[in-house]
Amino acid sequence: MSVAVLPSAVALERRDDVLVATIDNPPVNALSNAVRAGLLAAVDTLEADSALRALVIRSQGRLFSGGADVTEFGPAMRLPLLGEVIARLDACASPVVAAIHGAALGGGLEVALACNARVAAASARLGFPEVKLGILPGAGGIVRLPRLTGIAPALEMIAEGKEISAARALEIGVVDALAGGDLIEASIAYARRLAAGEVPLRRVGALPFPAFPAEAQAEARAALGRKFKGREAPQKAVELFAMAAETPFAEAAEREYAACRALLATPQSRALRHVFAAERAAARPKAIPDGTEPRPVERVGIVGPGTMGRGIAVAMLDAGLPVTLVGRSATALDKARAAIAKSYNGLLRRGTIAADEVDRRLARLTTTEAVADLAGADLVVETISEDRDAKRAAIAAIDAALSDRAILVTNTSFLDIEDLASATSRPQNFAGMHFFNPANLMRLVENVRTRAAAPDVLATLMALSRRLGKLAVLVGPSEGFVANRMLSKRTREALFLLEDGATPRQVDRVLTDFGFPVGPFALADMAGLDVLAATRVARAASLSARERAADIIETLVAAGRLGRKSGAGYYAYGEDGKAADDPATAELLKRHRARRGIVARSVSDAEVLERCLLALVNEGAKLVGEGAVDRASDIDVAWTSGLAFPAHLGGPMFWASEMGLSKVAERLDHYAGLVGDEFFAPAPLVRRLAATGGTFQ
Ligand code: 3H9
Repeated sequence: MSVAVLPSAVALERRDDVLVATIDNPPVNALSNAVRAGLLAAVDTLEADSALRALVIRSQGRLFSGGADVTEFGPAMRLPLLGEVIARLDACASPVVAAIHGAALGGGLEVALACNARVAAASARLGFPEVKLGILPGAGGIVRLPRLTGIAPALEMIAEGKEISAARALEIGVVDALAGGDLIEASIAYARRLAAGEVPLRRVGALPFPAFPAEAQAEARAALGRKFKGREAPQKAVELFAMAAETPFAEAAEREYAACRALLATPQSRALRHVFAAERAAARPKAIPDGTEPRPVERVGIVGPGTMGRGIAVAMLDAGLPVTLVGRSATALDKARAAIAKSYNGLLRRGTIAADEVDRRLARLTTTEAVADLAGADLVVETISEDRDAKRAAIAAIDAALSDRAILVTNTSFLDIEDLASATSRPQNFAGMHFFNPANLMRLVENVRTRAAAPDVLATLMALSRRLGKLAVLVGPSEGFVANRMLSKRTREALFLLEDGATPRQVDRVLTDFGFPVGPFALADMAGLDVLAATRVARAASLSARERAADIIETLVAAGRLGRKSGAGYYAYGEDGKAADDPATAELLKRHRARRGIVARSVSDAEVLERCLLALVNEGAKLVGEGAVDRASDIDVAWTSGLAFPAHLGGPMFWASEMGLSKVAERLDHYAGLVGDEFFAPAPLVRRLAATGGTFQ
């Protein structure tokens, strides 16, 4: 293989006796082929010129480097490989210093570790996020980092993907100095001190690898197994640490690279890299033309101080926004303020926030009973209870108080958003922002476009979501949007499975074995069965006759079983809080079946899994077919970020594509025969892809 001639992505500049190499490869200074070649050229230049005593590697732009270029991952990597660059830096006779600003991630941190010293800006962050892509550092991260930090901190960074601050990096020995002022000047000065012998010149690879005894390995495996259920890469990290502890450096480095390549070829890595790309694709909705400027958002209003309103308020306050919270009574507002203060106090007790920061955030919160006080808001979120008439009235009142450029969004879950839009005088300024509970913690937000919503309004919602630290998917108007609409199909199947003879325990076990953290029935018990029963009443008109007849929740509620809060729901809860199987539930189910004339049969685990997942997939295919999402991968983003679908399985649509669409169609046909066409007839898109050999990707 030859080295292609590429425009230089690394600029070289002489600062007297120090060569400064500046990586310039926007947007994240990924270590592309051109950057790797440029870094080799920097080492060549240094070694060829005896007037040069040291090399400083720095970067242009927002960060030092986001790591290896993930778009280059494939069966044949282009030369020079990152390993070669790292080996040349490591072997360089003159000192090399990495000047880190922004972030040094993955391969970027590996480049820095191959240098003799690392100087970081105080605001910099360092990390090995490879594990989130289903791989591990492959260019020396594993063989070098533990030599600086010891086993435990290195495992946290590599096996868990934990990012650390510059201060922490200094504390555990990953960086040698923090730059108070100008990072480049500080790095050049540090390089000169190394060259002058004032600071000992170290090669990380020459330091001893810390001991990693068998018991510590077993503990690490067990802890990682609990934390990252079903994931291969964290376990592999422990194995590679153990290998590196016993293997000469050069050989260990080769084995690290081979392991990284092998992981790259696993289905888990394919799935996780799909999610990574899908999350970025979701940030570019088709309804927002390139270059659309979001409107400025400096002040927000929230109407409705209930659970959702409070969570949204905290999310906004956390992002530095002043919030006006509107409620119907001083008592409701006082309760909301107290709840918000309590949640901050919890963080204060855990030491995750400073007291003065809590004061600052709470000082940004104003509460009022007057909608007119929203006059100065740039964006208002309506989040009152899910009642059409009440919502329309609230929306009309807010609309009347707002300026012409202000944006009004509703947080409705199930109501017809076009109908709500018609309650405003400026439908171009109206859209949906569907947050999930708890709104300050859940990563997903569904931004909902309406027919009339202006593109810059939608761009504002996407920008605001990002500012709140959320992952947004722009979806079209349809009942339940993406997440709840699909989830309701899984709920339907879970209930039908109970009617057919499965137990709550079996359904929950099958789905947790698949990788969900909790099954649908344990989840229902947490949410409260009375709450779910009320939702069923509100949605009765859109439920099929069989779904209405599957009134198991209502039966449990009638028996006083409201879920965890009443000590019993699908399961019984004792002092230990554990969900125990309850013969009373089995008896209720037996009577329910008898009343419905259903004879219980034994349902296989495979059937449970397929019915629960294929119900999702088929509904997802309908959403794609209707144009309610731009692409199937948006659905995967919603499910992996909002509904706990295991990211290492890629999301429901990726999972179905891996299964093959002709098999998906065949299984859907099978269940259409068993459960009913109404529930499982393959969506037109599934049929089409099955016929053409296509996938959802
Ligand atoms: C690795 O290093 C392996 C080595 O150990 C061994 C090899 C042998 N490559 O996220 P953003 C793109 S594995 C290529 O919106 P932010 C991204 O797709 C790598 N492209 O920005 C997007 O493109 P577009 C380990 C990349 O400011 C644009 O940059 N590193 C890469 O919110 C902006 O991204 C990681 O896993 C990349 N590595 O966040 C880091 N990274 O505009 C992964 C980003 O076309 N990256 N792009 O959609 C991140 O975590 C974030 O992107 C980062 C910036 C924090 C860097």
